[in-house]
Amino acid sequence: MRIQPWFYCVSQRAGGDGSYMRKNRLAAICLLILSIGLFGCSAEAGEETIEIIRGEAPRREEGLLRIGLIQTGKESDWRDANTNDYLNNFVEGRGYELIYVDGNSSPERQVQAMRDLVWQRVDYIILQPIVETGWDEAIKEAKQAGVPVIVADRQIAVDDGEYVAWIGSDFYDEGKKAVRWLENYLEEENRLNEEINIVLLEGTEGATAAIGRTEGIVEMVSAHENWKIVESRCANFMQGEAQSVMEQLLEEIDSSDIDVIISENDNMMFGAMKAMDRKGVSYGLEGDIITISFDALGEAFEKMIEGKLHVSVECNPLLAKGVEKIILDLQQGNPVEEKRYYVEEKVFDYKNASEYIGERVY
Ligand code: GYE
Repeated sequence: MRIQPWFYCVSQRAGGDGSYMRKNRLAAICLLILSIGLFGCSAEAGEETIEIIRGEAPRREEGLLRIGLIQTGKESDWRDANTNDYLNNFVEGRGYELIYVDGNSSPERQVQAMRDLVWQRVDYIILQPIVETGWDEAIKEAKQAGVPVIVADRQIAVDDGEYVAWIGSDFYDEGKKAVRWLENYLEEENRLNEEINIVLLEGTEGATAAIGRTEGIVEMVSAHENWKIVESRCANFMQGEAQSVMEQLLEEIDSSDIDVIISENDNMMFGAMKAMDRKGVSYGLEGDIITISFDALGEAFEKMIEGKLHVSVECNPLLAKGVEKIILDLQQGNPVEEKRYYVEEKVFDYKNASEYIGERVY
């Protein structure tokens, strides 16, 4: 794999780390990591201005398909599994030159990255968008330049004709699955008619995963007049942020007024658990609070077996093979049958976690 210097001069206004080299050693070896920024964005104190000095576009590796991957940034263990799946599949030995761009949790950087990958004349762009909006112009530029874009994981709010296809999860259905599990659990516990107070920890605002899960959850909860979402707080899918949010929440409301915590990913639930541990709040099978989350990480299985987590609705991060199939179809001139491809997912809980933990790959 060739690593090419690409000429960016990063000047820091204040603090911050101009290096976006991911911690992941594998990524550091295999990938060209670009620090992408907006040229001329109105930098506030604490932000960097990045002056883009474009050298010569990288020379093409003969015979390899040049794939640009625009990733969100590192916000969860799910994301690491998702990224590593691409790294392990789009390798030189399988005919690919992967150009990885870490969006560093900045939608603006992702948009700039798309423009830069088009300038690099990549063969395909795989876009893992942070949020759905802001893509109208850049996606048009890619299409006009003849660079097919495959969207994966979250979706983008543009006309279907602007990109080849999308592959990911049905987040709305995931949200409904979580509440359906709660209905069954409370029925088994003869608690269906109790007043149930729910705290919802939401993912990143504007991200399809958060939008869809919240819609599914709210719709199903509203069908129960004795159930109420008493607090809904955003923690951006991040464990540390969720711990702070939960600690703050426990300062504001009495934990005895919380019956259920629904967290829109496992990492935020882990953070909430740390906060509850620090406050001496009991949760899980032996505790006072029912714990429901999403992703079904290996660590979630461990917590379900320990009885700390009741259920995790699986969200499959292994999208590389599905994306590759779309690329190969295009390469071979085959039609891409669908505009949206949904991945298979299950629901795992404290009852079946020990049966499945051995099969988990992330
Ligand atoms: O659930 C979460 C990650 O977009 C499905 O983003 C993904 C979500 C996933 O931060 O852990």
